[in-house]
Amino acid sequence: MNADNMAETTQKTALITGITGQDGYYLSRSLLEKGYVVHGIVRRSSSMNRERTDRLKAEFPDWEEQLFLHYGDVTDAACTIERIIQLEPDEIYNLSAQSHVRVSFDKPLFTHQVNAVGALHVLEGARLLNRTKPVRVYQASTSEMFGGIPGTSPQSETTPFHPRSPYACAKVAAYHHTVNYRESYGLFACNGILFNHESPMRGENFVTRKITRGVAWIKHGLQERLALGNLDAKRDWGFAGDYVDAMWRMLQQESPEDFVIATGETHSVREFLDCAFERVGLDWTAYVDIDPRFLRPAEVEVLCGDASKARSQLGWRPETSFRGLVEMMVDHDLELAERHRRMSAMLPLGVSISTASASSSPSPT
Ligand code: NAP
Ligand code: F7E
Repeated sequence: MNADNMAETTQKTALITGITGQDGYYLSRSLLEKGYVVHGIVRRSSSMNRERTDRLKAEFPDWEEQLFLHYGDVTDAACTIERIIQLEPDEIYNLSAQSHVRVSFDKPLFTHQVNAVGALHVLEGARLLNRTKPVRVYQASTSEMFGGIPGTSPQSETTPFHPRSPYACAKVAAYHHTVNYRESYGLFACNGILFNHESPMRGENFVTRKITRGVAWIKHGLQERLALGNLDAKRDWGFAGDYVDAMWRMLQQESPEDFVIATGETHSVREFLDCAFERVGLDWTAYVDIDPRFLRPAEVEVLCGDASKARSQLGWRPETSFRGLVEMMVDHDLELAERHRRMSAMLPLGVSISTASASSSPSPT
């Protein structure tokens, strides 16, 4: 069934884990526009990590009627299950993750706890709630599960998995738990196998945002050089705003299934650099250094997705081109850099505003 024909008249409730992340922002925005009540799980931290949820509140002046944030952590089984039972959501989107592949090599056990065991906690909560009230679950699976093995491209729902990082191994476990809850308990649970998706809201230590931020900071004289790792890696990069619509469409189907979501185009990091620096009229070869610290113990060389199942069954297709995505991200970062430069100029001598970025990460990301 096509999701376009399935507009609901009653107000639905969604629970989003990972609401403070990139996808959490775009998904919440889309669900709020559809009239959903949105509950989000946020982690307590000593410094505020609410840039994206604050932005959401600014965009929806009446947010207090529709958006509710709750402290929680998916590694806390009792809290996660209790929240699900208490809130009785119609739909749960499990977006929570330690989502950085490079960092997962530094923190393999933690990554497994959040990405695999955390997902299982969400599924358990859903299974218990489902005894008394129907609930649908979206699990944020990933193209990293395929591992980019030569000869497997383009990857579809039937491509075998070959995870090449602790991140991907944990996501494969969560994928199988999701299928198992569907088959064992009849839970409406879907895996969205999403290929890389980016946006101006992307974390600054993923390569796309690291580049677009670098371009803007270099253009405004706030940074001199940009250090990167493997420029030959190829990814199927889409726009996060397009991809969250696919998540929602999956949960509006008559029966639960898994779907690959991708653009079907692949580009190297080098091509991303070409396009991003071109936007500001600079030649990246004059600014980029290759730093082996950014290489990974095992690399996923090429990913390219085949989303024909999503196209035919969900009526989903990406709206944003590769160039359109790169330019959107560069333009956003140029605005931020310009603002940063103006604010810095207003400060007294010797005082500076925080420039927290990928370059200030404790390990190379
Ligand atoms: P992201 O920006 O890194 O956001 C991850 C979210 O998970 C953040 O809100 C984070 O909270 C939260 N989180 C981390 N650990 C948690 C815990 N223990 N309990 C509760 N929440 C926790 O990631 P994203 O790009 O939006 O991706 C969303 C999901 O899709 C992730 O599961 C990711 O692995 C998966 N995915 C992403 C892509 C992609 O290209 N973006 C592709 C395929 C799959 P804090 O803000 O407190 O850190
Ligand atoms: O790396 C190369 C790097 O960290 C992309 C996550 O959302 O998408 C994301 O994972 C490529 C890799 O994303 C740097 O080696 C070169 O080949 O932006 P990334 P990712 O690892 O593909 C998947 C689908 C997810 O599920 C994940 O959650 O770029 N690369 N130089 C670099 N990468 C980084 N981070 N930093 C560099 O300096």
